[in-house]
Amino acid sequence: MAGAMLFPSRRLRATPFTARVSTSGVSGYTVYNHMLLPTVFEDLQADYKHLKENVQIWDVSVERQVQLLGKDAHKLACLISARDLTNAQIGRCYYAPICDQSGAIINDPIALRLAEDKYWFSIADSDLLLWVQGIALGLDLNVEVCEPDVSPLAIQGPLAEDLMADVFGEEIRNVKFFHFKEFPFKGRMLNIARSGWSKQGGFEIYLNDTQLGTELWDAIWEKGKKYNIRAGCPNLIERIEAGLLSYGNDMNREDTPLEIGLEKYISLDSDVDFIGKQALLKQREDGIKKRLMGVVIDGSEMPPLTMPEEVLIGGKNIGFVTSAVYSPDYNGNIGFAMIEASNANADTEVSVESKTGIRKARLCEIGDFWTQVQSKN
Ligand code: THG
Repeated sequence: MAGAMLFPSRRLRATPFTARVSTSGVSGYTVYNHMLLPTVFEDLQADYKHLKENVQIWDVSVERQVQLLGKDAHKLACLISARDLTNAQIGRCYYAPICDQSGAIINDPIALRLAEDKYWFSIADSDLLLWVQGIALGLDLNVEVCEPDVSPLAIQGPLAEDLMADVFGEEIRNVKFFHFKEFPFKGRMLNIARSGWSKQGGFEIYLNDTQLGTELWDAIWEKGKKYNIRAGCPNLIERIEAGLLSYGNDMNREDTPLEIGLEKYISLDSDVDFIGKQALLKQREDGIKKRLMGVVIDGSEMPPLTMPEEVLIGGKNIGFVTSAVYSPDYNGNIGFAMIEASNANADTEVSVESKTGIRKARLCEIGDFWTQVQSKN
């Protein structure tokens, strides 16, 4: 693939912000929900350093919304979500893994409750719309399920709040983490949440009119100049440090929430009966056979890895690396690895088979990188 380009077509959807992204120094894209997602601007490390000190504007339109609207919207939301949404509040966001009947994770969206009868599931990279429409149809529910014209634009970084206050007013500062509120822009009301796929703080603006994409981008860019704003994107280094898992990379349909450490976001002990609950209860009872761990790999700058790299103990395969990168602030190579349960313990010494040969490595808990990075600074 090296050096080859992505051939454009209607199947590879542009976003309301593509016109601006393409002239803002983007140097790499991936495809996510059949849409373009920037992955690199200057280079991974420069983007990372800038994100941690300033503010960036991210086109995350690929986080498409699956909208549930109607009398049975709440019922359907509770049925598909492994997190208990029975008491979901209007104006709140919930990280809500979605499983199939076998407990396998099919998406890990953020659920937003917009009204008594209206939800958005802000999805990761899989066709959740088809699953939800199929369930609504099969159960003859009174609900309309669609993908509305809604495209999130994230403003991330330590200066995000000041910039957002300049654009949308001081009131934005009162929006709490994982809450959202409507703010006016050019005569429309936009939902803005304090959320985003980084630990640097920030907001996500749910633009609800493709036609306004360029105007919204430009309004933020103009006020952002004094904060040294740059175009950016979810950053591989920062998100691994933060322990944020990527659907399709660190988990997919071969895994359950119990195996990837998402048990705190699912509700096995509540009364709600969601799809996959019985299978997950059984797995909890029987015990998991593999578990996603953090991994710290020896060596200085790691060359780009070709995932999945094998993880070995004494020459025997015990799992594979799902994502890994060199972190400048951690001053080491960090990543995630799916490891057979019997060996999935923090501080276990392992080796990783990389393109540059076998390297020593050590397992740790996923949440630990962040504490370790913080304590180094
Ligand atoms: N924003 C929006 N939609 C999304 C993502 C996003 N859809 C796909 C993907 N990202 C979903 N995955 C996650 C994973 C973690 C978080 C957000 C989206 C996250 N987690 C918090 C944390 O780990 O600190 C806490 C979550 C909680 O307390 O409920 O932010 O980024 N719109």
